[in-house]
This record gives sequence, C-alpha cells and structure tokens, in this order.
Amino acid sequence: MATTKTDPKLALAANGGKKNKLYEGLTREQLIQAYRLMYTSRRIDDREILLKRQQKIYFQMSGAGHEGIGVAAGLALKAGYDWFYPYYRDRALCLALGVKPYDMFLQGVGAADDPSSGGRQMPSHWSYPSLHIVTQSSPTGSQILQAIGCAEGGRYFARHPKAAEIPALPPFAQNAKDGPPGAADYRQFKKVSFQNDEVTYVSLGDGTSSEGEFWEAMNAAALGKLPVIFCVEDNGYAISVPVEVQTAGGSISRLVSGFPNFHFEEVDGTDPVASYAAFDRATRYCREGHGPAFVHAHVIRPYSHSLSDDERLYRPDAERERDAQRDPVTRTQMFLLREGILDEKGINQLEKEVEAELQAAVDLALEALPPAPESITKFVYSPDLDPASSAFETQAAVPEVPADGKKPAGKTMADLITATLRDEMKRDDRIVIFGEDVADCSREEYLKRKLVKGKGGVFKLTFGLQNEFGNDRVFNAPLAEAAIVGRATGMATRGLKPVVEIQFFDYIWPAMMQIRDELSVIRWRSNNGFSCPIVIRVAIGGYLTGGAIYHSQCGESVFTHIPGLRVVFPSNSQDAAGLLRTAIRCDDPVLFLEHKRLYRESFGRAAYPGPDYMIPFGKAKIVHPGTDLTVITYGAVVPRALQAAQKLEREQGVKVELIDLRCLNPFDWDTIAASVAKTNRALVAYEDTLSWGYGAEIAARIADLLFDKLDAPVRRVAAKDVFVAYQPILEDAILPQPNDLFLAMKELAEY
Ligand SMILES: Cc1ncc(C[n+]2csc(CCOP(=O)(O)OP(=O)(O)O)c2C)c(N)n1
Ligand SMILES: [Mg+2]
Repeated sequence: MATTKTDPKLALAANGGKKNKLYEGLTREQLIQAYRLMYTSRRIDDREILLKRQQKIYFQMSGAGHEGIGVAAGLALKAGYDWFYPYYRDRALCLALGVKPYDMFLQGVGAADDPSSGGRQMPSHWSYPSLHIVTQSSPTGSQILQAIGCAEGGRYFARHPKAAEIPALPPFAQNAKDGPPGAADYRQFKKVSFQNDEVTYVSLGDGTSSEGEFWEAMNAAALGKLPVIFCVEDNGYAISVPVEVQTAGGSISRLVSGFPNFHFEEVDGTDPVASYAAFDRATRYCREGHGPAFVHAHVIRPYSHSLSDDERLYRPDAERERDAQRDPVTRTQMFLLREGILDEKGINQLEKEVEAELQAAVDLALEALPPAPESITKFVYSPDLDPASSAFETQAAVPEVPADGKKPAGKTMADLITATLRDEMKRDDRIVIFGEDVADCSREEYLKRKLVKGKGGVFKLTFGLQNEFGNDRVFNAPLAEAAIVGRATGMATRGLKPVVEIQFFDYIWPAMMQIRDELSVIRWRSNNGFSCPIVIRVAIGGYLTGGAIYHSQCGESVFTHIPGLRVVFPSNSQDAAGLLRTAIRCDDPVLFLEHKRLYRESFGRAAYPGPDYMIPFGKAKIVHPGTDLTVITYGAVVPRALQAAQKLEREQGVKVELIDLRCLNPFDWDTIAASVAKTNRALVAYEDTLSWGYGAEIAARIADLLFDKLDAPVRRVAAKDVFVAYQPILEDAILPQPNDLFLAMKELAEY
C-alpha cells in the first residue's frame, strides 16, 4: 500500500483502550490511511466532474462506490511486486498502490507528462509500469485473458530463471549495417522481473462477466491453477442493464462455483475491513500456489454510469437512496468515529488536507503542456529495433554438398518453418509455443513410454518440439482463439516470446478484439510503457480443392489496416525461414501468414539456410525480372503469376517484372516504384476478394504517386467478391487462376 503520510496527531482521538486493537489484521493507522485513500478517490471523482463541466477535461469515469474493495485490494497486495489489471472503477486501488492524484489529473487534461499514456487515453485507463499496473483499455473484459498470461509468464520465469537473463550479443550482430550493434534481439529491450509467490489481480464489473473472454479466462486459470485473483465488482448494473438480466439467476458467485481449484469469496465491497479479510485470504491462497481466487464484491454505483448517462432514467429514487445508505465513504467515516479511531476534528482535518492536496494537484495539472502533434506516430512500433533495418540482414548458409556430390534435396516451407522454430527455441529460452493441437501429445506419459509418435499441429509444423523442449515450452491450449492471443499478450508483457498458432485463418475472428484493440495498440497507448512482441502464426488461404468457405479464407488487409501490427506473407521456403526468424527476434507483434497450399508445394523449395538466416521486413523480391509490365503480388499467387509471366514471354515476348512483396506491413514501396518507373504498367494480383483488398491500397498509391510514369491504368486481379466454395469447379472460378493472370497481363501489355 502507498505510504502517503497520515499525520500521527490525527490518531490522537483514539480511545486509549482500543489502541492496539486490530481489525481483521489492520491497525488503526492503516484504517485511517484507508479512509484517506477512499476519501481522496471520491474527491478526485468530484473534482473531475467539475472539470468536465468546465470543459477543462474531456471525459470522466468515476470509481464512486467501489472505494472499499479497492483500498482493501491495495492493502492485501504489493505494488511493484504483484501485477495488476484494474478496470476503470479502480481509482481507489490505484491510489492505494501509489498512483498520485496529480498523475490522475494529468491524464484527465491529456498532458504530455501523463505517465500512463502521454495524453493518448481517457482518464481511468490505468498504466503505471513501475507499480506493475498494466495498461488498460476500454473494451470490457479484454484485460482478463492478459492477466492469465501475465501470471503464466511470472510462473514460467520462476521455473526457468535463466530465461530472464539478457544474452550476450549474437554473432551475426557484428555484421549489422545499421542499428545499434547486436540490436537484433528483442530481449535487449525486455528487462524481466518476477517473484516466486507473486499474484496477478484482475477486476471487472458484473456486466463484464457476461463476456466470453471472462469464461475463457476462468477456465484457463482453473486449468493452470494460476495465482490470479478475479475481483468482480458487482454494482448491480451495466450502464442501465440490471444484474438479473445480465447473469442467469442473478449471482455470478453461484454461476462460477463449479470451477475447480478456486478459492471463493463473496463480500460486502463497501466495507473495507470485511473486503480486506476476503482479499487477505484470497491472496494467501494464491501465494501458497493452491490456485486462483474469485472475490465477488457487492458494491454500489452512487453516480450514473458516466457523465454521459443519467441513471434517473432507469432507477427510481427509492432504489438510489437504498444504495446511498451503503456508501463506502460515509460508512467508513462512521466506522472510524464509532471505533474512536478518529474524532470529528480528526476527520475534518484529514479531509481538509486531502482537499488542499487535490487543489494543488489540479492547479498544477491545468498548467501542464499538451503533447506535441508531431508525436502522434511515436511508439506505434518499437523505437529500439526496426525489423526493416539491416541489423536483420544475414546471409543464408551455403548448403553442405552430400558425399555423393548430388544437389541436396530442397526443403519444403513446412520443413523450414519447423527448423526455424526449433533453432530459435534452442537459442532463446523465452520462446513458448502454444495453440490448438500444436503439442506432440498432451498426455506426456504416452510420449515418454513411446506409445505414440505425437501430432505436432494439424499441419505438423510443430512436430517434435514438445518432445525436444518439454511441456512448459510447447503445449496445447483450450479451443479458444481469444484466449490464445490474449494469454500470449499477457506473457509477452512480462518478457516471454510466445509464438502461438491460430489453426486456420478462418477462425482468427474470436481473437480479433485481442489483436485489434489490445496487442497492436498496447505500446502506443501506454506511451511505450508496455509492449508485447508476440508472433501469431496462421495457416491461411485456398486453392485446396475442397477447402470451402471455412478453410480457404484470406483477409490479410483486415490486419494490414491495423497500425502497430507487422504482417508477413511468404511464398517460398527460404523466405519463410528468414522472415519467421526476423519475426521472432524483433520487438513488434507479428502476424505471420503461412499459405497452406504452399506448405509442401514443390515450388519454392530450398536448402536449409542455417540457424541465423534473417530477412529484414519490407524488402520485396524480384522473382522474374522484366521491362514491359510490373506485376505485384505475394503468397500463393506468386507461383501462379510466374507461370502466367513465363507463358506471356514465351508466346508474345512480353517481359514481365514479377515482384513478390513477402512482407505486407511494412511493404517495399521503393522496389514497386523503381519497377513501375521502368515498365510504366502495373498489375496488382492477390488471392483475397477484389473489393477493398490489400491490392487496392497498392493500386491507389501507384495511381497517386506514379501517375506521371503510367502508360496504362493500374489493374487488379483477385478473387471474385464471394466466398470460396467447396466444389472444385466453383473454387477455380472464384480464386484467381494462372489464366486470369495471363489474360490480365496480356491486356495490360497491349493497352
Ligand atoms: C466490449 C465492450 N462492449 C461495450 C462497451 C460499452 N460499455 C462500457 S462500460 C459498459 C458496462 C459495464 O458494466 P459492468 O461490467 O457492470 O461495469 P460497471 O461500469 O457497472 O462498473 C458498457 C456496456 C465496452 N466498453 N466494451
Ligand atoms: Mg456493473
């Protein structure tokens, strides 16, 4: 708990006989301090409301009514030791952990010096790295899975403390052409700290317990017996929706009571002493390693949901007055008086001190400077490590010539992805791999007794890794995509490097909230306070003959549209190896798209390029040089376009320059521009549906920036604007085929 000084004179009202009495283990001093924090919290809300009405701040979200449970949690847990994922009503908790009122006002005014986000986030979106308060967002419930990952990360480091060390410079670094020498390893920017008995706190409202991610998190916590305290702050409403409409039977405690391994508490959260007792028991249960805890705190919401809401529209006066009887601030004040811990004079003095402190903090915050408009792009990506830099450029190893002198057999994309994962896992103990079916065999004894060979992924790309690196590092996840990405995000916040798998791109959508609203924006919204450079490997694409609607999707532009996320889409084995290694060693989150059709294709096989081979992001490859027409593509369209280009050259002498982008964000504009300046004609080809696809952006840029160079309109070839059908005749008609590419190239060359 924070150590804001309480004037010892205030306690003078203490009635001598009870001086040493403890209240569920709390001293009278601690209770005075608790009241001070609760009162401060309430008065910050009141101040902010005033400032909002005066248009000096732009938003307000109150923690009113939740102060009792908040300070109790702050008393039971340790700032900078335990980890915190508090939701927006946890003002009192944050104060108890050591956040200053001034910091809160800085967030309100959107100041450059706001330590939580530098003016990027609304107030009450907490983020204080040194206190271990992890950056919070607005979507209800997306913090919960991350808290699970955070706890898993802490436990991993406790079990594998060597993984926390920052390694000596890798040898390739000496050849780095730019970037600090040896920089091409994210670990140099990820200092890890952990405690063997740490606890992760996560809170949410009663309404939020209806979100699927809450249930995924409860399941994961129970399965892993993780030291996580779930605190449901039940104020009976989610904006205007009452609990009986939200929660079947009206009691979240009853609904979750069947989860194994949990310690359960249900408490009056307006009573800080009872709440502390509940939290103390929950914390001890977690610290001792028995499993997670669930604290269901009944609180009140004396103000409307937010300043945009008027609760009188849906709550009658009588109900609101009933709540007011339980107001935690007045209740605690009465308690202090009744117990003789403070007398009226003491209360008045304490409140006066708080008012003076807040006045000074507001005055100062109102003078704070806003952030500079030029700062807006800062921290979209890592400021330390640019994956497009030549620090990530290494040469492929020269393949060994077999004794018989024959050329070594080319490795498939699947082979080299597996080899890269294996090499990187050997090199970096922080890498963990999980997802659906990625383990060899969850029932480890079958493997040990050699009863089974092991699965290693539905496409077998992780085959053998669990066997080699153990269950802690390669394991199956429950079938829940949001949980896979959310947990990975929490782990990476702690310094792990999760390389997770989404089994099919078609099923990435449950994870979309985690990717769009969390993973990609965490660094930016926390003003570089937190980062989560994970790799999400995803099997993508069609041309499968029978893959149909739900095993053939593309949709990469949905993700390239997200700032903060790197998107890679290789077309051949060697690129897959080099780009995957860059993805793993870099300091940004990466969506690594692996085309299923290319996994074992004979096109693009290559020799193993060695354990340090990397390709910088955003560097395209000219697959076929030419002078008459530029074709820009990637993924499974590359071999199809190559076939078409070769035919066009054979039949008509047209020389197509075929560019494989390889990486979609960042992408290689320079190579495109140089080529179009030479050929004066551009065709963009992609497997996804035509309209609003990735190629639309490339085509628009060429039309905009290279208008003077063009002798023909910029054309696109892509899938029809429908879903991919099962019947192969339909699939062929839907996806772009070599002949479609041939005709489009021919027409454009003749234009
Ligand atoms: C995913 C998502 N859906 C909707 C919202 C809009 N919203 C913000 S708060 C809220 C109600 C939350 O209620 P509860 O979880 O009970 O917390 P309380 O505000 O009552 O403390 C809603 C619907 C949101 N922020 N995120
Ligand atoms: Mg609520």
